[in-house]
Amino acid sequence: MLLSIFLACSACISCVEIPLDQETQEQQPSDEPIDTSETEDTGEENFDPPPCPVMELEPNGTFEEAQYIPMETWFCGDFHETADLDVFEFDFPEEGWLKVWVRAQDLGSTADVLVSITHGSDTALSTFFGESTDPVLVVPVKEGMTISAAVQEQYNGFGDNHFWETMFSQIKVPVEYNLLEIDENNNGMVNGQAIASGDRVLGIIDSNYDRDWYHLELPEGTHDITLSIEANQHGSPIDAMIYLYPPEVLEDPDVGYVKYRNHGLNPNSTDPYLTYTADRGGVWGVQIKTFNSSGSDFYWYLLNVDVDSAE
Ligand SMILES: [Ca+2]
Ligand SMILES: [Ca+2]
Ligand SMILES: [Ca+2]
Ligand SMILES: [Ca+2]
Repeated sequence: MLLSIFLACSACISCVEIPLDQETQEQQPSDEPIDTSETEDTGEENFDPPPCPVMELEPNGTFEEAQYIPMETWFCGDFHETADLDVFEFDFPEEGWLKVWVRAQDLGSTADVLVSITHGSDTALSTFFGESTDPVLVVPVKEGMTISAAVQEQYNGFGDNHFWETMFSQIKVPVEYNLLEIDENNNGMVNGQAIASGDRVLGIIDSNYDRDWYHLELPEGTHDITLSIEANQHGSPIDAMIYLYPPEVLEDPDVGYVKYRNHGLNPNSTDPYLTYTADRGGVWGVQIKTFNSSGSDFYWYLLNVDVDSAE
């Protein structure tokens, strides 16, 4: 126990004594409480390392030993031994959006952190966010619930300078959308949901078996179709794939897709971006699934639909 306290204190000191970036060297560390509404949207900017009002208490390596953490509070810890698993839990108060924000590399820590959350059989995991090895999760929460979170070193590293900071926070909806995936009875083309150019559809791949089908009906003519996902770039755990099927698939499920995409425009996310020129009209099929066939209530996506039709 004494050892834990000592380690917790040394982690605390390392949290406070992190050298500031060149640009912020003049600024003194502030004792003011952190205004999260201001820092939420500026994760990439330079700012003072936040104070750590709460320290991890070892042992915390199992769900039974999980340490309760209030939301909207930075808490700190470190990896003091190999495969040091640090488990926490918190109460998310209502339906809304959760952000799990972990900082380590960005503060000068040597740790390459991985974070995962669990509620019942629903899980989500993040190992990076954008250009940083510091993970971020942004996920929808359906109702008030207690959620577990585990912080660990991705490569089991430990020792000096392996500290981290984390906060659980409630945020506003991370993307704008005009359509919701209406119902999960859309696992086949026959039950696809109608979408059209300009639509931004919010959906969830809620299990390993979930396939979400959409109908994109086009008039006769030539159409440049662009389908893109905005999800992982905003903190969704999803690694989504987009498949585009020709109209014949409505009659014959064995008809193959004309194009599929994993990844896309943004090299720092797994979000796919698909373009295709359709040379005829009909009801085209769009299927969304995950690359590694994982899924849970936390695996959300935003499907962006754009069709440019020739005159
Ligand atoms: Ca620890
Ligand atoms: Ca631990
Ligand atoms: Ca779905
Ligand atoms: Ca489905």
